[in-house]
Amino acid sequence: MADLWQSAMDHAVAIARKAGEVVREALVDERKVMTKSSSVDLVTQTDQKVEQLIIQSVKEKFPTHKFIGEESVAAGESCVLTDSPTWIIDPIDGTTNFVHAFPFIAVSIGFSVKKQMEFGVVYSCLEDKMYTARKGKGAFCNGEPLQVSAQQDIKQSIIATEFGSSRDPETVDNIFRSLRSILCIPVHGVRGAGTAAINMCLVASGSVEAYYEIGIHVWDVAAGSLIVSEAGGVLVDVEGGDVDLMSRRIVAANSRTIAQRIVKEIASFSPSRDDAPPAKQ
Ligand code: LIP
Repeated sequence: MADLWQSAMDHAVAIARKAGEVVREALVDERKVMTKSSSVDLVTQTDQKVEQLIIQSVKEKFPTHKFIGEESVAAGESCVLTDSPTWIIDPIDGTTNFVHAFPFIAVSIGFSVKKQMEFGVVYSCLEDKMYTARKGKGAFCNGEPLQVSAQQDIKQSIIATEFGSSRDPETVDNIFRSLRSILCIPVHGVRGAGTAAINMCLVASGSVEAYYEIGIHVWDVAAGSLIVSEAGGVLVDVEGGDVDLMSRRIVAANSRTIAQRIVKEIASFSPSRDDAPPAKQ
């Protein structure tokens, strides 16, 4: 089985690179923007085209595998993780960046078997950085090994986060409460690339000590979660327990010490889970 997953990972790297080319080409065209859950939750035809490109190409090689894809779920497909080999795809992580040509955009492909991530591929397509990780085999960027930062003092740290796509005032208040507490620790700085996948790769690379967010989706973080843990980092829930990729809450950090310190400052809340059954009409 091990070799089969290696060939799946090789395929993921090749298709992520191809998808990245499509994204780069689309950046020079006018982008037709549509909205999903809110007026700031954006999608373009390129998101949909790239997701179909990835799914079709994987289906040809691995016809029995299952998929959880951001745009397929938006179109009504279920978002339930089973024990089956499952590809978890975000065709464009950083769609708002893509719409505005803000230069951090990723193709994110995670692969799970028995609900455990087997490999993760994040292609930061404008930087041409291919981040990869395979369970038990380390994390890499363009083939170079990745290692999280050794910093254990939160006051000497940079923390990444995002504002997400909810503009519900209560949610925004919670986001600002967390941000205020973390800034006032004080930390050296707070940053956000506009894509969860790249933020997690920045943790894995040692460029930031941690990333946290409430409101992300499983496709934003599936691949990145393995890249962080294989680079020596840890993943916890925003209340400090085990991370649950369907819960839409995550803290990814270089160490348990930094993760738990951030947890202490987060104003936690619980968005509706990715695998929640659809609300009855
Ligand atoms: C986005 C994330 C971003 C987060 C948004 C959204 P999309 O993904 O990567 O960091 O703040 O809530 O989930 O929609 O660009 O794939």
